[in-house]
Amino acid sequence: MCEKQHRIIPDLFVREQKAEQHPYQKKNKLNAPHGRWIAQNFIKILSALCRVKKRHFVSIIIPAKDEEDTIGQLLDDCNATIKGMPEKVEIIVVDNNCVDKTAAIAKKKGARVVFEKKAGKGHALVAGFAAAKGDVLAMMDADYSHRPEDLPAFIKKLDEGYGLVVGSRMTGGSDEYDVVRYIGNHGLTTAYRVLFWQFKTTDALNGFKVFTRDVFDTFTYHSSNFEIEIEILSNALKLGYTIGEVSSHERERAGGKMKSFAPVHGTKFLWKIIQESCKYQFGRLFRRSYT
Ligand SMILES: Nc1nc2c(ncn2[C@@H]2O[C@H](COP(=O)(O)OP(=O)(O)OP(=O)(O)O)[C@@H](O)[C@H]2O)c(=O)[nH]1
Ligand SMILES: [Mg+2]
Repeated sequence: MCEKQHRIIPDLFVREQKAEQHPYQKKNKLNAPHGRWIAQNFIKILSALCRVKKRHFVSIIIPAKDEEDTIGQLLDDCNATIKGMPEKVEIIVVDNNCVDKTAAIAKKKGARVVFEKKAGKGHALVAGFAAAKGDVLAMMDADYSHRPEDLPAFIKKLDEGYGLVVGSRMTGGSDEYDVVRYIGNHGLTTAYRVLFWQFKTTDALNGFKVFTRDVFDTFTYHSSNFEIEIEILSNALKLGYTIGEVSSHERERAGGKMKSFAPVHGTKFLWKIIQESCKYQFGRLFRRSYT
């Protein structure tokens, strides 16, 4: 036994001695403090890596139907906002058979232009979402009524754990409201709140929304026009997301012509709210997959 010990100990001793004489010894000695530093700061390094991973790629999708009067101004503001954002951002303008210079101006301002033949804001948005590369999708109108400066607040809210964030004109105010639009938006939002059981949402209809990519990728979209606003909200809820809101002021359109007509689009909104809320509530009841 003693002999065995004797054999092992010198063996180890010799190996240690050999290690000391190794030609890379100097290099190892230099690396050792680095290794210790990495071990000591492991948690900090890990959380820094997580933060880097969390940096979003945001795609801004702007549906535009003959908006040459306003698209340039909007894209200037978008570009100014993007400069101060830590996220990677791309801008996509969806041209829907425009007969003016919308596409040319958008390209000149650095946006990617996607052409969609099927008429309607819904079809335009779907084409834009499909072309987007980001993990976060942001949609805003081309008429300069939405403020790109609010975008960082939307992203911040999204990072708080919301799957979709809407800009609320209830808290932010709107310069576009006349009596019909005010009552219409209140009435339809109330219908949405009651039928979807979403009492925290104060503005369901605003076209300024930011959401995670899966809200688009998981579903097939059927809305051809403005009522897509409701389909997007409904699909986010079907994925189990909580809808968040940030206060956002709506300016009056800065030029061009209004594309919506309250009685027609209001009715389509109401029908969509009824349809989608039934699907959502029955799905919840019977725990079936919505996709
Ligand atoms: N690509 C595309 N965009 C559309 C279409 N209809 C509306 N839009 C865009 O959708 C956004 C909202 O349309 P608006 O006409 O501003 O509708 P609104 O906000 O209800 O009305 P106002 O702002 O008061 O004019 C704008 O950017 C339009 O250019 C369409 O058929 N195709
Ligand atoms: Mg508008």
